[in-house]
Amino acid sequence: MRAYDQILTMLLESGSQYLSGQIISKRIGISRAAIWKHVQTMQEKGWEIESVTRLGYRIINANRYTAAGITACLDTEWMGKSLIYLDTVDSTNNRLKQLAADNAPEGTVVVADQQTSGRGRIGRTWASEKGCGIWMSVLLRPQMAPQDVQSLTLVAAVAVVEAILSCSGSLLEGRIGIKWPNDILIDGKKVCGILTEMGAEADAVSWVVVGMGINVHHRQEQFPEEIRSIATSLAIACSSFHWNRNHLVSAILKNIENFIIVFVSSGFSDILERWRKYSITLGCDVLLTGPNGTVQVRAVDVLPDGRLLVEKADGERMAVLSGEISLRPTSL
Ligand code: BT5
Repeated sequence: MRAYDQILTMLLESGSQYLSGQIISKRIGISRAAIWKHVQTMQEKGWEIESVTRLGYRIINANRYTAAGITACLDTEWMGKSLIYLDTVDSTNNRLKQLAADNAPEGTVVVADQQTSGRGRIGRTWASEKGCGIWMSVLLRPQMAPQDVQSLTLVAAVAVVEAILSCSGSLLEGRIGIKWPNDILIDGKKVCGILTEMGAEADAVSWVVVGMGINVHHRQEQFPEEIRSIATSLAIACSSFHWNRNHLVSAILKNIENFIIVFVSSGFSDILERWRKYSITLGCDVLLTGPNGTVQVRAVDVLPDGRLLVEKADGERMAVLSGEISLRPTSL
């Protein structure tokens, strides 16, 4: 790590405590004059750093959403070790797909503070307001068949739900849930969407980009009119809680890394079990909309490849790969 990054990490880790120039100098092996130069560069880059004689340095705005802020909280082996933070980008999925094609390693992450062309599935738009959310994509290179890749959407959904729950304590327990295949809802409104894309050759997956959009700081009026009644944010759902995007991103990355390790060593059953626990649609009568129209079905289970097992009114069962479900008010 460069001296600049080492100092910044030390300052972020020391939180509200002052860190003396002497300690930094000893740890990194550079002069106090050199430290001061790096501190000035940090200030030019937007870090508010207090410098007090005999006490040392302290970052005032440590919660600022940046690569360094995320890295300071990150406790992973490989996930997010290569992390690209952008103030603005068309779509983090687009950028990471380019990097994947250029042989970026598994675990590479792209995070942006704003997306100008955030994407949902099948050409839909994902509203990605500046300063409000987590717009992030993660690169995986799993050894799995292309038809099983949707299971990684389930992995990401559980990783996001558990990160949100771990950051918010009991505030959201029982209010947050997963709607197959890629939505996370709080109090029935969408707080997160997941877009999984892949590149494959013959029968082998070469890369998978899992994009996650999470509404964090939005007030209701900050959503575009057309989604205002169906969208929510963590801040709207828990107004008393101070949400920190650096913590959330690092918690999500940690969870994804753990799940991939579990997945490789012992398969998908543990993650599926967790997914079932958070599902808000299993066992319910739903309307399923796919390329061939809308049918009434009961959502029975989710399969290890990510497909939804449904039962029609005549008892026939089928596994569905893609589509949209909405809860029906009456039973079949
Ligand atoms: C999704 O698609 O829900 C996947 C969204 C993935 C977004 C992430 S952000 C990082 C990465 N980079 C990208 O470019 N994309 C990924 P879908 O199931 O098709 O839902 C899209 C629909 O959700 C839209 O048609 C709207 O109705 C609604 N929507 C759009 N923006 C929203 C928002 N911010 N919050 C809640 N709902 C939204």
